[in-house]
Amino acid sequence: MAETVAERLVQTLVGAGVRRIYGLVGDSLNPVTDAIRRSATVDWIHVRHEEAAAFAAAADAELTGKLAVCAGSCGPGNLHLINGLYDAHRNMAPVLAIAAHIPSAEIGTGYFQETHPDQLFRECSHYCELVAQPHQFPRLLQTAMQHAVSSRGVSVVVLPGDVAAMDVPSGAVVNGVFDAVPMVRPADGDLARLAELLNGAGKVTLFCGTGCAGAQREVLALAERLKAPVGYSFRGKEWIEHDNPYAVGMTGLLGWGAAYDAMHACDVLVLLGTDFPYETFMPTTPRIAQVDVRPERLGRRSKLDLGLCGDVRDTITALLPLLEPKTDHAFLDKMCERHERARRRLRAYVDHVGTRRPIHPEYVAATLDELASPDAVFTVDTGMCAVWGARYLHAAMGRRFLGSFNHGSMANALPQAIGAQVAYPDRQVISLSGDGGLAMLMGELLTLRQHELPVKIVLFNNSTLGMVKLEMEVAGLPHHGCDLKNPNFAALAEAVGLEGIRVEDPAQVRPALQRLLAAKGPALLDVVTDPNVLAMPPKATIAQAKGFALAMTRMAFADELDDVTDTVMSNWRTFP
Ligand SMILES: Cc1ncc(C[n+]2csc(CCOP(=O)(O)OP(=O)(O)O)c2C)c(N)n1
Repeated sequence: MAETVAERLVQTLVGAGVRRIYGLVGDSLNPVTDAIRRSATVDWIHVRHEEAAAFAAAADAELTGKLAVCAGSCGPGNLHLINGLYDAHRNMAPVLAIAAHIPSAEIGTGYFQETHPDQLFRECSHYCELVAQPHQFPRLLQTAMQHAVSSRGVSVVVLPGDVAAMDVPSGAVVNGVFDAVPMVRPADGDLARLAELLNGAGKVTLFCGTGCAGAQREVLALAERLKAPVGYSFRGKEWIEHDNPYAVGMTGLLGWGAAYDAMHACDVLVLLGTDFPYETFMPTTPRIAQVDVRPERLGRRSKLDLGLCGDVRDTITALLPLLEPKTDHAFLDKMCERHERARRRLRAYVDHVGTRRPIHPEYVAATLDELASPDAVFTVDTGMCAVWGARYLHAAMGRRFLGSFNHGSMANALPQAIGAQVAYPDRQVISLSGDGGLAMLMGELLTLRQHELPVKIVLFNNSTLGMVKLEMEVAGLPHHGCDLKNPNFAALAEAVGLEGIRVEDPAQVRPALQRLLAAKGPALLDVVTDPNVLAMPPKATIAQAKGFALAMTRMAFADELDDVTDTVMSNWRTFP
């Protein structure tokens, strides 16, 4: 029997292991949604804004490691996917987006809702093509899926509604998706050069990124052989931090611990599977070697003495036999001690502010860390939530952390939590949301109820766009345009059918979190937090401190003395 393009799409996706599509319906998508309805194998996870569909699909793909799919109708429908697709692509999440399109005969006529998705999504995809006629479709879909899973990132299939309803020519094969991962390691000569560099070095530090996924055992063996402290990025944290006696924390704006010092005080720094973006936190004096499976990334973030193409696990496995074990662990011990001191300071700070009103967000995050299950999935909003997540949530084997770590978009946490909970219905999924971030895609609270997803939201309600407020202050600018007039978010959550809890008293934080985590269905904890809390990076520069002082002075002259006093009172302990 003849099969339509839409039916072939669904059948091929089922063959590739896809069991759900995130999206929002529309006329041009009708053949596809109808084929999904009739398939009974694929769930349609309908969201309230297509951006959330892309974020959710990306979270699903990141957690499962498998292809995930989202869809939007023609024109504005698929245009709304774009921010989530940028995020997915930069996080290397294998996502296929179906961008339904206007009738094929109308393309180029300025038709109702006409956009050019085949051009729009180019920058945020490995592959983005228009299906002009049904003969093309099977191989085009195959190519799109292969790009998404093998290059890891986004593929977009632009599908006019009329073409989706046409028959696929008989005899076209369905191949499925081939996601075999190759072994990739540097050539022998390059490995020998790395071994020579490391064997000749006194103090070595490792810095690990998301490329260390699944390579913790090898990284620890390398650290042991070299007596090297191990720092990591936020995307490396979930793979590297737990059960790691060499761990010295993170660097960068979110950072804490001794990673910054370890990276600056070593003779050789080895960057493993990391594309850590902040040049200002990278040292210039040690010799630097970098290993990345994507060689086009070598050397783009720091000066580099040796750049090697390889998968982290495969490379270390091949490298270890070439390394002479080091015996001097003075540098490692010193950095670990420094890290332990920083950890104790962080804890003492939390204990100190834990009773203060307004509630300090660090206390909330640290208490959540204690109460959350060992295999929880945390999503953190861009903004201060990312800082609290980086510093106060501990990695444990099985815990996962999702954020908009490369694209840096607000409002990522809730839709990512949706994708996480759909993929793992029985796992604890916790969204650390900012009040700005939550409000931006607030309609997705309805999605939680619609699909009965028991996501737990911890809302850091500081009535301000806090991260930007801080950025203004360290730049010497009085903050402007950051204040938010917020509702009672717990009441709002109740109104849309979630369990809502609100807490303003620090003594109630622990019981409120316990109640939140014990809730059967979706629930939101609205924590009214201190808007003046600052988060200092592990090395605040003189310029930042000066900028902050300048902003405070300007605010004082502008008669905003109360604000200045509150800020100083909230933070005097954190000033370097
Ligand atoms: C879509 C988008 N718009 C604007 C920004 C700039 N930005 C980064 S963080 C931030 C503030 C976030 O505020 P909120 O969600 O309330 O969290 P807080 O920092 O207060 O914890 C803003 C405006 C961004 N990153 N993404």
